Amino acid sequence: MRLTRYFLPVLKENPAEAQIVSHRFMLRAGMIKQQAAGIYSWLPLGYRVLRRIEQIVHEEQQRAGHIPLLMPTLQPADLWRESGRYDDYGQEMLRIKDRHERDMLYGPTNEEMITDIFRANVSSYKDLPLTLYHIQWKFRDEMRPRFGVMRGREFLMKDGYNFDLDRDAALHAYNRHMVSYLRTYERMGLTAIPMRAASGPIGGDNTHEFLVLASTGESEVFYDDRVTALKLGAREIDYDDRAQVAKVCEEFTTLYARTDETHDGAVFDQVPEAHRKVARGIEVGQIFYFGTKYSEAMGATVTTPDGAKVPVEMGSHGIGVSRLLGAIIEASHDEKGIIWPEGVTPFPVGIVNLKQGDAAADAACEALEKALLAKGLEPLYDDRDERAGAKFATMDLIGLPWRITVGPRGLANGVVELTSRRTGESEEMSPEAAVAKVAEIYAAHP
Ligand code: P5A
Repeated sequence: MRLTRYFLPVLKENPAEAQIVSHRFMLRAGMIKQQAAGIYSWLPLGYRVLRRIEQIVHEEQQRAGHIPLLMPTLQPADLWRESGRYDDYGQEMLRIKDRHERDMLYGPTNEEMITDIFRANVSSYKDLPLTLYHIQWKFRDEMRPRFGVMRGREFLMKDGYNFDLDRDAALHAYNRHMVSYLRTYERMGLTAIPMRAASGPIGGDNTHEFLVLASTGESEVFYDDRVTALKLGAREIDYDDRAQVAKVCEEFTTLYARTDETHDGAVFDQVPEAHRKVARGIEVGQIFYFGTKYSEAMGATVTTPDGAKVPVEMGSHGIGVSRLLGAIIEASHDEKGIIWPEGVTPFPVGIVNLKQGDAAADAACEALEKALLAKGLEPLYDDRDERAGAKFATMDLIGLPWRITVGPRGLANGVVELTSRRTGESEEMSPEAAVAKVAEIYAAHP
């Protein structure tokens, strides 16, 4: 992509309305535009990152055997009257009437609708286990939308729902979600810690939130800091192997890690003092096991192998897809701008032409662009007629992890410069070597 043909409305000044760094950088880097309190347009750069995050979520959900579908944003109120949540949900629910005066709502979550899909189509244990998920916009009329995409009113969520014959199978689904979420966040360059939490309006007694530590987080968290060193890494997971999946969950949930809702001072005091930490965190996901809460209320039953009819066991599992952009920036930035982890970056590499209009420099940039594209890596080529300083400032702000700088002086010696946004370190090498190095880096981040 050539910058002169792109739409990247960067701001020089710090927007006054942004109180936290991720919101400030998302506005300055031209990623989002607020349209109403807590409602945003996703401009091209922000949209690219959003799509990238969605893609990782899809890949990891499908790796765990979960099946994508798409439900609407608008829902009939009657479904929610069946579960009893229409009245319970209160002012957070955006209620709408259609032209026939029918009560509708903009979905804040989809437990009722998925239960309706299930009961209309499944009646036998033979069709279980089943986990369906979608990535769809939600609306919650939050009292205090703030911090940009972090607490929006309209926001993008991945929400998945498992259907199982018995409690053990449903708990396996819960564990499978926990492990797939750990992998999902790691691919985005995040450490997200599963913490025992409270279930709120979703219900059930078994729930974990995933928290990214950040001073600007809205949740207070209490944890044993050895939990932050745990990594799933590249280990092979067989998502059908209940014992293996349960063991991974045990590894990640044994050390003390709780949100303020479930914090227990007496238990926390048993953590060695040097490891006891109180901090703040951003909730980037939550998983719930709630058994038959919805299936019983809505008549979603299955026949068992011995012919009995029982309400299906369920859980629901959510990832804050749009919130993740904010969380990643909170976790990865410096004073100049964003530093995207390779897994989610909008473009893998930027090309900076130090002397636009110089025949050799222009030709070298174009050749680099072609060679990178041939490797499936679309660069963002800053081909504006601007000072080098302005081009560097834009690249630093938008945070591409790698930059190739091309100028007549280097080219006279056959070299360009490859710079890491994270470390600031630069290395001179031939254009071919720079392409090969960038390709090698991204081969490790499929
Ligand atoms: C689980 C999936 C649920 O709604 N039902 C379906 C369950 N869980 S949740 O914890 O309430 O939401 C899941 C994740 O969505 C993100 N989130 C938000 N993101 C941005 N703005 C908001 N106002 C907002 N509210 C929730 C969080 O990451 C949360 O973990």
